[in-house]
Amino acid sequence: MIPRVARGFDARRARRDFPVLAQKVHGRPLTYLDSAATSLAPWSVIEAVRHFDVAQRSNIHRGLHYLSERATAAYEEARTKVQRFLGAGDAREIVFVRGTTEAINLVANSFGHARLSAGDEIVISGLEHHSNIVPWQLICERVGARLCVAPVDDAGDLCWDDLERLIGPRTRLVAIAQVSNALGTVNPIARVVELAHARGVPVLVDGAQAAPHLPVDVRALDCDFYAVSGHKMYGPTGIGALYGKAEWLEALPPFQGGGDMILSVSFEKTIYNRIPFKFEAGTPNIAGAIGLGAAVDYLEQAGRAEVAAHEGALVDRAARALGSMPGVRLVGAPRERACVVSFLVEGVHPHDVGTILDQEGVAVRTGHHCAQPLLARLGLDATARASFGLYNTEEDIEHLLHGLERVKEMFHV
Ligand code: C6P
Repeated sequence: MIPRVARGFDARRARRDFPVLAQKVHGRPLTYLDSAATSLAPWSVIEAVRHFDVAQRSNIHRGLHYLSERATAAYEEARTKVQRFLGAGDAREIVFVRGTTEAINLVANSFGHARLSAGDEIVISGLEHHSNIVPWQLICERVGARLCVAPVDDAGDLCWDDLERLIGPRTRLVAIAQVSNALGTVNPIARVVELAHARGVPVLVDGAQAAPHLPVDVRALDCDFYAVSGHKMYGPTGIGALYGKAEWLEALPPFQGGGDMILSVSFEKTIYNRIPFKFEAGTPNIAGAIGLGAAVDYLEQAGRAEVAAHEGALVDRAARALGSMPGVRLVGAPRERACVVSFLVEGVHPHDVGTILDQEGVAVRTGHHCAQPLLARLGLDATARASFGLYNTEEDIEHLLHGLERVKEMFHV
């Protein structure tokens, strides 16, 4: 029997759904505090992916035979699940992609191609992951547009006045993360959308770190695009989704060309398929999409509000404990924080912190977290980062604190 999440959320019980947690690392029980990089997968996701290979494996949208019809139905059912999960009004508004990075590249290329000219501006924030910086730099370079960056303050919060000032007559799009992967800052994303829309500017939200942790409703948010990664929300790797308002997806040109994104092809003219298929060239990650469908089922069964409350309490507790630990400094003090705490141990390089914690069975991420401009703004080149998922408990925080005592001992802090 595949373990299922019981009604009412219980982290200890949920842990049994995640087989990776059963193992020991360097002879110690695994304390997994790196879900912001990649979350673990529950049995239901593992089984859904396996079931595709065992019972449904074939290509989609192409065959009239039994297996192909089953695979197509499972893939499209997964799309409907993601649609509901994100609060989109229509499954046509969900494009399966490899992950957040590909989703943003898709919009940067399609939007950039169709809507950007020399002198136009794209506004991002100083908190962004490289995936929400570099695609815009590439397209700006190509068309002669300018990338404008709304700065962050010392606490790691967005400077609102600067953002307001930056969204001007040449702004064509605002692209911004809902939650920072490096500091956990929760941006006031609904306000950003309202501000940008009041000036006629569409908004892309990088939801990579928000969708696994906070209830998301793209219709209530009214954002134009929303990008997520399956592997950060208990799903498989190599799959993610882009939500785009139907009118945008209809209006924008395809990102890549190939099979399935066409209605007809001749050497003279190709007619593109309807949305979302227009943006899904070639055979997609069918098993991944089905697994992502199982992951959103899992999160919904767990209860998204309950999960957010559980993780919120953990992250607050971790921030308080690390903030009051002698020799340890929290990095950033955002007004609202989700799922992530970044910290430093005085005089010890974060990579050494990470290595010693690993020996203690505690997995954290160290480095620049693919947010180099943000770290540079804070005068840093690396931090140690603990990030939480629904399976984490207060014991995991205790293990982290214990591991940090070991770091301090070894480095005489
Ligand atoms: N952040 C982290 O350890 P992909 O790699 O496409 O699934 O996601 C990219 C991405 C985009 N935006 C944000 C806010 C992210 O956090 C990430 C991925 C991981 O923080 C890996 S660098």
